[in-house]
Amino acid sequence: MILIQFTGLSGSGKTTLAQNVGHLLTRRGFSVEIIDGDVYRKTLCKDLGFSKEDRCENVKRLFNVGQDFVRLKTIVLMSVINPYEDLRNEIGQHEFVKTVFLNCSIDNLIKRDPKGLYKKALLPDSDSNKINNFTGISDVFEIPLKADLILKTDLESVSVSTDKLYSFIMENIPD
Ligand code: GGZ
Repeated sequence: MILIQFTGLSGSGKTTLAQNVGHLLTRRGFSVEIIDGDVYRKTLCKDLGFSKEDRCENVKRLFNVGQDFVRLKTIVLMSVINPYEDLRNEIGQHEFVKTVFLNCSIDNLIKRDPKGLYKKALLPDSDSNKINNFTGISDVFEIPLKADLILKTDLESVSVSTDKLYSFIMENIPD
């Protein structure tokens, strides 16, 4: 089966696209599992923070979960920021893995900011509500150099990105 490892900043559309494509694939009769970083950080990964070590551990644990689903002939949509090139490439070496980069400018994300997280990340250090180590603001996001698909989620509509991702998955499902 196939496992899509998303990579992209908070708010770039990972969860929305995973859900939309998940519905389309389910309707076509496929078994689909969405592994969302934000969700698993409340359960399996609740001991982890946002240091480099913890983010890598987070992605590795979720990939392990994903592999179990792939063995069960399920399409896996791994929806995480996944900010490090080395780890993405390591995971991407598996034949069943495709890397999808949701590329959205930081200016656009700051403008959209549906959860108010960028606003909190941009607060002065003295403010107790400030979020530290926020990806794209005060923590690194390494631009993927080997993505199999790039979706410019600030330039195209949700339905265009959804269609592109859906077609990409259908083309890459092994027989
Ligand atoms: C980045 C953060 C942070 C920091 C909390 N940096 O868009 P969201 O809100 O709902 O999803 C993000 C989620 C990031 O978890 P991941 O497991 O995807 O990250 S990683 O792959 O880097 O391990 C965001 C929220 O948690 N969040 N603090 N400091 N995102």
